[in-house]
Amino acid sequence: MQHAAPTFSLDLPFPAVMGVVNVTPDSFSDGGRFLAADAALEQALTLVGEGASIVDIGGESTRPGSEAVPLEEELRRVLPVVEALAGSVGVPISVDTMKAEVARRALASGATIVNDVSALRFDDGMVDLVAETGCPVCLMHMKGQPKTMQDDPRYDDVVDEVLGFLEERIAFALSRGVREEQIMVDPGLGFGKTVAHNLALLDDLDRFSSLGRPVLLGASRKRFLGAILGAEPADRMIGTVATTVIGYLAGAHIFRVHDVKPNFEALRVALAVREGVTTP
Ligand code: HH2
Repeated sequence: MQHAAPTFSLDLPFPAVMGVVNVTPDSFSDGGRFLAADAALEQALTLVGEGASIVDIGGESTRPGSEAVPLEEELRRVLPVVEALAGSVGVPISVDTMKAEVARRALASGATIVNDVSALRFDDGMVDLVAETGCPVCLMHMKGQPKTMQDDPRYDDVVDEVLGFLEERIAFALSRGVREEQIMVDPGLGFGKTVAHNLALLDDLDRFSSLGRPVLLGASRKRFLGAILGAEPADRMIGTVATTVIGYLAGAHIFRVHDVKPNFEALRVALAVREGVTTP
């Protein structure tokens, strides 16, 4: 079976869809925050109804060129949403943050997964938090920082380099007491990569199975799809679905997407073809 999954500390059906829940960034008043949390809950419930097995919440944009968000502001964005979702959304909540304090407070409020796009490099406290709590963690490759990462990124061999980085990050996490079963890995599409780099990673994605950990793919609506299609983010859904099917066939396990329904349906068809799973 192609998706004979590595042992993972989270009970998930593979392939799994991770739905992205937007956290409104410009709601500073309490009223605004509650409204934002309400809207996020509604969005999360919709995504779960469409097939998401995880919801991912982030309060700091990591888009190319984005500025870092101060701790207090990130907490103000993320915590009310985690609190609103915990207990009512019915699937694990992942917190997309590089800051240990945000992760710690989110875990205390009901999140169960840490999605750290810095792969435990940004905040010294993150690895200890993950080791102590035993929570699942996503280690993602990024070259440089979000603000400057798209300024002429270069690699000798992008696939070798990203694989080597993830190997080193897994070794680091293990050396600090994180258990292997907690770890998933992510090549970090769009994080310090040209269009050609992203395409090379997708084309060779099957090599990431050698890491022995579940592979998460975050291609949703990203710029390289815009470059291929000449389309704005909202019109990159079908392109995203293509990456999901390619990723599935290459052995990826978790797909972080904004448009859950089409990606989930595509995975169901791919599952039917590859593994004979045809339950409606
Ligand atoms: N991409 C973005 C944010 N978090 N986490 C993981 N593990 N992998 C990713 O590829 C990833 C991520 C950036 O996505 P973007 O669409 O630019 O922004 P948004 O946070 O709205 O999804």
